[in-house]
Amino acid sequence: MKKFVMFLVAAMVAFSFATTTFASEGHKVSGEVTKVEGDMVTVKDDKGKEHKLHTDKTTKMSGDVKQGAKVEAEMTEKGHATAISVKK
Ligand SMILES: [Cu+2]
Repeated sequence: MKKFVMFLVAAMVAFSFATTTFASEGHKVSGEVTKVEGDMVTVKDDKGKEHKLHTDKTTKMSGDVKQGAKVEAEMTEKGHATAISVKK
C-alpha cells in the first residue's frame, strides 16, 4: 500500500513537472549579447543565430545585461523576453 501511494505521488510530481515545462515552452535562448539598443536586446546563440528580444518592465532581468554578457533568456514566440539572466 505504501509503495502504491509513493508511486502515485511520484507520478503526480512527474506529471506536474511535464505540464509546467510544456506551459512555459516559448523559446529558451542562451548566448552572448551582441547589442543593446533601447529596449531591444540582441542575443547571438551558440549556433551563431541572432535573436532580437524586446524587453520592458515585465521582463525579469537578473544581472548586468550588456554587450558581451553571456545570458540565458526566455522569450515568447513574438520575440518578447520574459526573462533574461546573466550567466556566471
Ligand atoms: Cu515585448
